[in-house]
Amino acid sequence: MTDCLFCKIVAKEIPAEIVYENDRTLAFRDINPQAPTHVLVIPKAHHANAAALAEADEGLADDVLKATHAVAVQEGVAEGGYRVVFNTGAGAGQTVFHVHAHVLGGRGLQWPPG
Ligand code: DGP
Repeated sequence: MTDCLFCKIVAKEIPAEIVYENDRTLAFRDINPQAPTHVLVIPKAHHANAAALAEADEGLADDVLKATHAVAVQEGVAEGGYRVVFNTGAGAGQTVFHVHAHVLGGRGLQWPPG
């Protein structure tokens, strides 16, 4: 999608600190980190949100989930505990409408998140 910020990061038209990439997913550091580890994991294909991802081609949601795990291991937060968040829809705080999983870790995380 031409006007999508994260599609432009996939196309390497906009710089990002990429920490993980495979043929179907990309992970890069959030520009406004909320924890010592704050990485966004996206499918390279454009889908607006987690609901659309759930209905996407077979296995893509699984690929994104597996990539969150790979990032957590790579970032060294898998054992201490980490959080995976999909803000889905503007009412839930989604601001970029290319589905992304926030991977947060490296500090104690409270619940409920607010
Ligand atoms: P959300 O509110 O769930 O849609 O999260 C969008 C996240 O995207 C937010 O935490 C900040 C991040 N973000 C926005 N613009 C950029 C950008 O240009 N580069 C990077 N790396 N992250 C961005």
